[in-house]
Amino acid sequence: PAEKAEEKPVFDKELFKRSILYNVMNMYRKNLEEATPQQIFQAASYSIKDRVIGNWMNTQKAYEKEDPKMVYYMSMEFLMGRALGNNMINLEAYQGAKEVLEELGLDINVIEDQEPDAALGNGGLGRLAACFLDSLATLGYPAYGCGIRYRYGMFKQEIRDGFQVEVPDNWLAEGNPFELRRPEYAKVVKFGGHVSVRCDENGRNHFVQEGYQAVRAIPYDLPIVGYGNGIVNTLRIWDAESMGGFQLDSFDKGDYSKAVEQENLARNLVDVLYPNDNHYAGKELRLKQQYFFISASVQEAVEKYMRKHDDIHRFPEKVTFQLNDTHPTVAIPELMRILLDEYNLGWDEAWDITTRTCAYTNHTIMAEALEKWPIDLFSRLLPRIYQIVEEINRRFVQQIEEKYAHVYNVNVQEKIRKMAILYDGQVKMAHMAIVAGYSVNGVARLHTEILKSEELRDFYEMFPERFNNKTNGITQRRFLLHGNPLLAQWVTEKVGDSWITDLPQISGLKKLADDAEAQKEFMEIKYQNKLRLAKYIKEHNDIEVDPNSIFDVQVKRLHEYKRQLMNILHVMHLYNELKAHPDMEFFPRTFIFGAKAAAGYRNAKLTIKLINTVADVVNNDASIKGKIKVVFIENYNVSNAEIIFAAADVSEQISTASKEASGTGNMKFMLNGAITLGTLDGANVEIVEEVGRENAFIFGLSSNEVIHFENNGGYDPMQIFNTDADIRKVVNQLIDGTYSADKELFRPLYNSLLNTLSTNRADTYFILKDFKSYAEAQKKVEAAYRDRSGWAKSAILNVACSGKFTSDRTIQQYVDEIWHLDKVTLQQNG
Ligand code: 26Q
Repeated sequence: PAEKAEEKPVFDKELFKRSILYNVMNMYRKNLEEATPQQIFQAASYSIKDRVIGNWMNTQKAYEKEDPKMVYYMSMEFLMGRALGNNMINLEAYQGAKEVLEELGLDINVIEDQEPDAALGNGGLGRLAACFLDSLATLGYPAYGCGIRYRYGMFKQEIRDGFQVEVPDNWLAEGNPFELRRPEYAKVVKFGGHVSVRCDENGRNHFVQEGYQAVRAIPYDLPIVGYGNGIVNTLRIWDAESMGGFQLDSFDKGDYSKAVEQENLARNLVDVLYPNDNHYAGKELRLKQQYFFISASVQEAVEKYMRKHDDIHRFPEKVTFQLNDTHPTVAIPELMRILLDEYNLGWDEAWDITTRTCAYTNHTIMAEALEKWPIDLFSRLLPRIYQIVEEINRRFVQQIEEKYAHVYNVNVQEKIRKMAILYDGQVKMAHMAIVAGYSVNGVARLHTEILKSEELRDFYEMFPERFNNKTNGITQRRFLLHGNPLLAQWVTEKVGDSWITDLPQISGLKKLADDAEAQKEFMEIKYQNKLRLAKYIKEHNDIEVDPNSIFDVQVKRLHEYKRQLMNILHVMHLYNELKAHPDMEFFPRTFIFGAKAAAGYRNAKLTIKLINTVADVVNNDASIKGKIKVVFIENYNVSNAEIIFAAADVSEQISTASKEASGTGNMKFMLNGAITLGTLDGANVEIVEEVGRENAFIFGLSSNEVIHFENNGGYDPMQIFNTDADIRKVVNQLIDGTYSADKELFRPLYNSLLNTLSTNRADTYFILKDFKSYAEAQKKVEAAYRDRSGWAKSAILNVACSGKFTSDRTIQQYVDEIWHLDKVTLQQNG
């Protein structure tokens, strides 16, 4: 509508152009011709930051004035990716900026490529946090992201001789143009020492931590720009600095070695993100990181609240903490500590406030990902926090006893063993998060149901009203509008641009799914995107891929439950088939992988080596005439993901059913018109429900079948190995020298499939069990692709039915059903 367009400040291209030229001169004493692409990126970013700052101030002023309830999204990870392109997109300035840069003889993609990814996260959980911030700002909800400013984010992956090598990611080397250091909001965080009890004149006990080491937490703010609404929220990430000047607790004055230790604490604290995805490692430094950013964030939230209010009891009316998995769970005892020790509240009052403030999201059912801290470590590092956890546990155990002591057929000790927060010398963070939270949510319907019926069954029985589901989502603004401009433009031509902030509008494409012209256009766009990816692959891997082949893609963290091994074993099988029957019908296929493995995860790293080894053999075997190509994309990250999703035909979502809590890559592929080849796991279930089973390729055991096997001691892979010659052949090829002169190299992978000794059960993830069904589904993919029009129809329907999977919908559900926030609207000025 023209009226609305007039109200909106339009992007001033001339101003932007002058600003870039000015910045290049002012920052580097250069004119444009002399500046490097990195310098132009910096200059352009500062120009965009100028556009953002006014909106940022306005938004924060409006929050001050309206005093709305706020959500603090507490997360160890924010996998933001690049900011420049995203900020231009959300300012609705992208097209204008692109034109300005063109007029200056510059390619916007080259400028964007100068920016390192802000990779402050491992994978799904961290990227979800980033999508949520985008949606919160776009929907106009008052929100803070709270996290850590790691000096080194997720490592860069290099492939040398087919092996993964981890290279430090010095993402701040050139400075971060969008961040704002806020020393005036610094906080002190205390570790270690001991707790003394002092009795005041009224006979009240006070608990004081003494002999501690302290660090100063300095916040850096990053702007989170809402799409086209003038809202700018804040991601606040904390850096650690030493207290300086050998300052010590009065108690320890003059203790030189302690002062040195304190210096060292600050130095290492925020050095690096732990690169484990879905795996708990009980490292002391990790617990320090958790308490560090949580203590600083909770202190700030309480102080900010008290600047405007006088009654701490009403804190939950204005503040809610969403805990992104258990990593920030110390927020619970930290808030208790502040209320008890600094505001002198009684236990019950403090507990009431805390339990109305904190809510917990569970992202995994994998047992090895559950955080269980050794009590001795926990209590040594956080002595006062530990006392509070003990009391939370004591009262909870009492509650269990009261509830079950006289219930027929319930063994109370058994309940306590399974549910206590402190047990077996461990602090069980998930138990604390459930006991002290007003909401517990899973991230896809199936996942939430499994939590209720299996892993968290006892807790669900005790607190059924707390459990709820929030199926994940993704932001279409990054993963379609920015990542796939050709398809975005096409969608807008067909259904208008309302999908940008209202993704379900994209269902308007359904009526075109059968339209031959639309199908042709869609396939042409897909082809262009495949060319773009082929070019990327040529540049980075020096492999030629055929853009007319099927692009079959699996990109995600490497984990055994995600079954990249099954995928590559199937490639090996196809290769065997082609070698045995050179003239068989075969539609050319490009198998594309991208995955980082946790640095200490042997089988994951070996799987990367296997993929690269198979790639070497297959890609260089002239006898198969290039019908199969295998590509391992080095350093899979948010930025190259955008290019990969846009170019995919087939989306591999093949986790062992019940293991993938949700997945979010599956949604990004769907939005970009790739067809899912997957198990009924995580959000795949809901994807298929939206698009129809006929528009996906579903295979494999159901989650119920997997759970049933697991509860009955697994299954016997030897039986499959002995009876299926195709499977036997590829499994044997792991150790017969086909892919490695060193026959022992892949032995651990072989053993993981067949050998009971290597793990608790052989083939823990049912790879051999699902192999046949997977291979059959792959045959159906090939047949379907031969029908170009049928394929186009299915792919278009995937785009058209992706509306549910926007993070805007997810966030609206968090707001309506958990947080209860009010929208803030702004007077926009130019
Ligand atoms: C824990 C302790 C110590 C060190 C590291 C960790 C750690 C770090 C990261 C544990 C887990 C993670 C990440 C988990 C994760 O990404 N889970 C994914 O979350 C997505 C968003 O909800 C889901 O879509 C995925 O299914 C789920 O695997």
